[in-house]
Amino acid sequence: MDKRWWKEAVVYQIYPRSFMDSNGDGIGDLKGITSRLDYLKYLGIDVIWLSPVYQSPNDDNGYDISDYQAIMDEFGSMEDFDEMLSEAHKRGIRIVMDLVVNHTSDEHKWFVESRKSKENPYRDYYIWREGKESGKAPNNWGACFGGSAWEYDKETEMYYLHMFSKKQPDLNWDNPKVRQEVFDMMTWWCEKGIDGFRMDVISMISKTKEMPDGEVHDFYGDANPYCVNGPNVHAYLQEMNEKVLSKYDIMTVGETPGVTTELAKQYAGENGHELNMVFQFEHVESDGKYGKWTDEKVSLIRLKKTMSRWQTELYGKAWNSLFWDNHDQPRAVSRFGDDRPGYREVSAKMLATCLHMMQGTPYIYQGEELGMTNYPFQNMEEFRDIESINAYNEWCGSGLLSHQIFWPCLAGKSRDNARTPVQWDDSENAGFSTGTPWIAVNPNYKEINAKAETADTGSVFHYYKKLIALRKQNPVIVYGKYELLLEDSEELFVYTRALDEKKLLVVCSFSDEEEKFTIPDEFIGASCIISNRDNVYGSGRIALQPYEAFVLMKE
Ligand code: TEU
Ligand code: CA
Repeated sequence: MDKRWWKEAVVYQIYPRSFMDSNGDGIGDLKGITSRLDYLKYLGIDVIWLSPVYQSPNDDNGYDISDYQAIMDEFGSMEDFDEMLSEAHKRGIRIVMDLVVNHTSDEHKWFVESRKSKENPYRDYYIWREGKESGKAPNNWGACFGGSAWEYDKETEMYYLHMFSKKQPDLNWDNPKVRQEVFDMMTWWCEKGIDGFRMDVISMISKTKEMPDGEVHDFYGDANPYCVNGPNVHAYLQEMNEKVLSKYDIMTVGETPGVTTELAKQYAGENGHELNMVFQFEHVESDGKYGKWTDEKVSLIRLKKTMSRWQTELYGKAWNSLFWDNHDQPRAVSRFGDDRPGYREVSAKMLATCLHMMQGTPYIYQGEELGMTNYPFQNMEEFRDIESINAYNEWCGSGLLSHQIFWPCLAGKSRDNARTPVQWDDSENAGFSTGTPWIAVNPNYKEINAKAETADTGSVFHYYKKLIALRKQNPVIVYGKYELLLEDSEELFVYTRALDEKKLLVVCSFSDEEEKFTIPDEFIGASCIISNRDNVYGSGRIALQPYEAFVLMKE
C-alpha cells in the first residue's frame, strides 16, 4: 500500500456560517476562521475541509453557487480568503475547498443566460426538456429537497432538471464546454495554492440519456437509477484528473451517495486515476423510516457489518474516509452515542475511539471534538434548513403523517442539528457572535464549550487531541489490516489492526450498562494506549462500564 500524506492526515470540517463570527452580524466568516486557527493547530488536525465560501444567494447555505471565483459577501473578501490560506499554511494546515459542480445557483450567469432562449450559447449548459403534455413535467422524478425534480420555465416553455432545490439547476456534464469551464475554475483555485477538493455529489454528474419515470416511493419517482453513478461519471473524473488533479499535490474526496464498495474501487482505486477517496453513506443511511426520517437508533450489529465491510473490501485496493457526522447529519453523540448527562462525554470519546482507530482518513465535524449535541427543537420556526422545512410541509402538509409522528423523526435527523454555532465559551451566544446568530445556539453551551474543554485535560477535546497524536506516532493505526471480532455482539464493537509485528485491540462498548469482556490471550501484557475510563486491562474477564472504550497495543 503506497504511503501518502492524505492517508496519514486528520481532516476537520468547517461549516463557515456556524464556525466563528468576527463582525457581529450573526454569521460566521473567514476572518472568524483565521482567528481560530491556533485552536485547530492545538487540536492537531492537518487539513481543513471548508464547506462552500463562494458567492451564493444561500438557498442551500452556499451549496447554490452564483460565482465560483468570488467570496460570499457575508463571509468576507478574496483578501480575507488569501489571508486565511496563508495563515493556515504557516501553521502547517492545508485547506480543501468544497467543489459544488453537479449544479449551480439559478443566479449563476450561465443559468441566467441559459434560460433566456433556446438559441442562447449557454442553453446546453443545463438539462432542458419539453413537458410531457401541457402542465406535466417530463417525468415523475422527485428532487432531494422535495417536490418534482423539474421546474417549468415560462420564458422558453420548457423544464429544467434540479436534483436539489429549484434554485440549484443541474449542469449538463455531457457538454464539453461545461467540463472545460469547471476544469479551468479548478485550475484557478489550485494555482492560488489550495490543497484539494471535496466534491459535492460527484457521483451524480452523469445522467442517462433516456429519462424514464422512476419507481414511485413516497411521493415521486426515484431518479437515482438514472442520475447516480451514471454512464459517464468515471470518464469525466478521469478527464478531470488528467487535466487538473494530476498536476498538483492535492487531496480529493468525492461525496458519492449511492456508492458501493465495488464502485469505490473505481472512484478511489489505489492505482486509479480519479479520486483519492470517497464518502460513502451506508453506515449513516441505513436507518430511515419515512425516506431519511426516523426516530429509531441503528442496530449495532448492522453498523458493524457495514463499517467492517468497507474496512475489509477496500483494504489495499482503495482508501476509506471515516466519519460519524457532517453538516448534513445529526450530531454523532446524540445519534450513535448517548447525550444524557453522565453519558455524553464518555460515549463521545467511545465513538471517537471506534472511528479513529480504523483504516482511512478521519474527518472531524466542527464541534464533534467538544461532544456537541443535537439541538432541542420545539417548533418549526427554529429550523433554517430548506430540506427540513420542505420535508415537514411534504409529509405533514400532505396529511400523510401527523405532526406527532413526524416531529421526533425530523427533530432528531434535521441537518440543522449540526449547524448550530460552535460553542466557544460560556459567554453570550457561546462566544460565537456579539450579534444575533442566524440560527439559535444550543442552550447547553454553558457546560459544553471549547474554553472549558481546552482547560480540562479529561475533556472530550483532549481525548480527540490524543487520538490524533496517536495516529501520527503509530503507522499501524493508518496502515494496519482490520479484523472484526465478536461480530454477533449487540453491545460491543471490537476489532484488531495489524501491521508487521504490531497489533492493536480496539474495544468499544455501545451499551449504557455494564458489559463483560474477555481480554484475548495474545493481548495479555499489552500496553493500553488510550482509554475513556479508569480501568486496568490485565487479563481474563473484565467488567466494562457504560460506553467504555480502550485500545491495547502489542509490540
Ligand atoms: O449533499 C448531498 C447529499 O447526498 C444529500 O442528499 C444529503 O444526503 C442530504 O443533505 C441529507 O439529507 C450535498 C451537500 O453536502 C449538502 O449540504 C447539499 O445540500 C447538497 O449536496 C446539494 O448541494
Ligand atoms: Ca460575520
